[in-house]
Amino acid sequence: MERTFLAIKPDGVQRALIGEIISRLESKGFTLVGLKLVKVSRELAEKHYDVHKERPFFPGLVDFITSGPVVAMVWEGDGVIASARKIIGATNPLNAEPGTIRGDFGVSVGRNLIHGSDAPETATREISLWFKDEELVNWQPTITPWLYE
Ligand code: IDP
Repeated sequence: MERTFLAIKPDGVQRALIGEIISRLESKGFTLVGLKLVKVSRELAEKHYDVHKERPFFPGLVDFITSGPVVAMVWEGDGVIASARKIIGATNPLNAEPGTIRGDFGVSVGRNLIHGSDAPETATREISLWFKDEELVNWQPTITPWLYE
């Protein structure tokens, strides 16, 4: 089964959207295997967004991600990496389709509520950056036969 790293950013937490966001992924049929509320250090934020370190928005992005609690999660399921990205929607919420998280709740690229890994290699990297092995729970929900043939 594939796994992805998702994080509800400080704006999603402050706007009381934690339940709403988790609910969308749960209802889809994905399984939560890791969950914690994190006060993100600058070191972790800079590592997480390392690929953007030369971009003009990088300092503001690091300030923002470290500004308040973040809900760090690992989700599991067939095709979860690409599917979660669809559920999240386009990076700029103004371009995100209605029905996506960013499309329904966001208006600004710098306040787009949630992060999701964009490929298998980044998912592996981000999961190990944010979670220790023992923080991840291997379990199978009883509804699995109703989700997969
Ligand atoms: P993604 O989160 O949809 O994968 P990326 O291009 O990887 O998008 O950008 C990472 C994050 O950096 C975005 O989610 C957004 O918070 C922030 N970001 C990207 N582009 C801009 C920008 O032009 N201005 C401000 N923040 C940006």
